[in-house]
Amino acid sequence: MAPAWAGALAGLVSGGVALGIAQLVAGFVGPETFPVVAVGDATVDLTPAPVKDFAIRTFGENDKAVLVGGVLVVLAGVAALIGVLAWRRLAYGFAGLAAFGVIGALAVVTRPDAGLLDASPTVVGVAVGAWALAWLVRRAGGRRGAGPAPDTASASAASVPLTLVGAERATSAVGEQAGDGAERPAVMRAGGEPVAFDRRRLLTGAVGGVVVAGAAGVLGQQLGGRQAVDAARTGVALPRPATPAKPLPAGADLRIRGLSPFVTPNRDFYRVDTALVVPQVDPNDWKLRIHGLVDRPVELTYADLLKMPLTEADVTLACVSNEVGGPYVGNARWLGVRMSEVLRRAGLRSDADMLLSTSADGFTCGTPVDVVMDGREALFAVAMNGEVLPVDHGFPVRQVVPGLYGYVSATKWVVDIKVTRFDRDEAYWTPRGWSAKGPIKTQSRIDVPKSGDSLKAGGTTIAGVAWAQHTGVDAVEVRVDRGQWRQAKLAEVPGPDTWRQWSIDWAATPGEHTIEVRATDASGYTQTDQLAPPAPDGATGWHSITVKVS
Ligand SMILES: Nc1nc2c(c(=O)[nH]1)N[C@H]1C(S)=C(S)[C@@H](COP(=O)(O)O)O[C@H]1N2
Ligand SMILES: [Mo]
Repeated sequence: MAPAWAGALAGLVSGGVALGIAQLVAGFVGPETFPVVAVGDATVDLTPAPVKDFAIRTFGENDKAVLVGGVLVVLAGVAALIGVLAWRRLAYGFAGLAAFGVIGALAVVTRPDAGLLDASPTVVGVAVGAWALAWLVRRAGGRRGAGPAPDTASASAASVPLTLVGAERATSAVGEQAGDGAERPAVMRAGGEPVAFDRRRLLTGAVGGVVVAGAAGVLGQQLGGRQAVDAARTGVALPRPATPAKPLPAGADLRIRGLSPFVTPNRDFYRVDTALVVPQVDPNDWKLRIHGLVDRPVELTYADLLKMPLTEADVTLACVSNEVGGPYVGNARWLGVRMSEVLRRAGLRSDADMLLSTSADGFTCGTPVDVVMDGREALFAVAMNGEVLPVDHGFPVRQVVPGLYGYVSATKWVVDIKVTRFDRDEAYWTPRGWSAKGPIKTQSRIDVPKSGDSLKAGGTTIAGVAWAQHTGVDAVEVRVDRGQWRQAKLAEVPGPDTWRQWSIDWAATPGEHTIEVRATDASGYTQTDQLAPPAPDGATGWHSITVKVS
């Protein structure tokens, strides 16, 4: 016979698989539907008050952890027992698992406003756990149920290397079937009979089970964390701005087909970051710490931030990685607290020239102090286009600084600001070959027609956007086939911090044509035709497209 630990191990691993799968399903259905949590909560509800008081007195803030730990220890014991039973006869094991599933499912569905679907993590977990148990027991040669043994079992048992079978034989107890290839198939055919215990196959199977359980559990936890943060995000009530944005001028959006709308909807807003998995930051745990070259270090909670006067501002973000004509630029209405107001609370020392901001996932930006303090609407933003900041765009709080590329200013999920100096600190992208400072370069883009389009000869509209944040766009010119530059019509803008739509009519003649655009900003600077790649501090050159007219 196999040693008792074999059954216990099979039970523990299958129990782990059941929990891992349950955790994974709970990641979709809701973290509160994970049966261990539900059983723990039910235990709390059913615990007599004196015991509860004792637990709180004894374990203090750790009482939740002790409770969940207790549930897990009990679960482990029962799982081991189920495994031992299953080794004798699978049906016993299944019965034990089913009993467990019923307790778990009951605990879940009796929670306030729970639905039947909430039992799915338990049900799926127990089902997969039962499958894993049967698989492990069969794989390692426990006693099978009635009926003929599946051929696969004998086939795989026969493929065990002879050396190991030999080793197993040396340690096997008297009466156990010797695992010798010639004898096995005969034994396998006898349903309900014990077969040779194969330790290696049990252990490799157990390792496989642990890997599956762990991966499913981690994935489920990630998904569940996302759900918890989504729920917290939905619960945020945005205060009214103390300083609302001026209403958009009626002529800000030319409403031309194919032209980027003046306001980029959140779902279409470009996303650039280094995060493989988007940080899930619970606003209730969020803190912003400001320290370094300050008179008084400051720590703010999300509630503290929302209590400060909020400013609304229309600001166009741009990524330094954007090629000329590229898509990594977008315009939104942001709501947030002026960074300068928070920094003034901390009291900046006069030798400070850099704000090194860090996100929840460790990314950093280095932002010039003078830019943030010069009166422009640099914000700790909490909302985007009237919606609580989307998680992908930095919920709960991100920075927005008009005039600077995102990589030196727009820290999402920001949690820490070290007030420092450029000659002492470096932000994330600087040692990776990008300039320490990143003012946005004046740029323009043709949105319609698209390069490569085929057009009909006659009157057409060429249109696009141009930007020169915090300076403002004063003129946009277009030329066809290197002819005369012509002035485009400019849309209105609320201020210098957004992009500006432009359009121009063109009498298209048959043939292939090249269209170029260039902008002039309010400082009088006209975009250079000199082509530069994005690295190290932003691309330059004129956006140029070719179209076919017939
Ligand atoms: N935490 C964090 N914040 C970040 C980044 C990042 O990688 N991590 N990328 C920056 C860059 S390069 C840009 S262009 C902007 C993009 O902001 P968006 O994704 O909301 O459009 O975020 C900035 N903030
Ligand atoms: Mo960027």
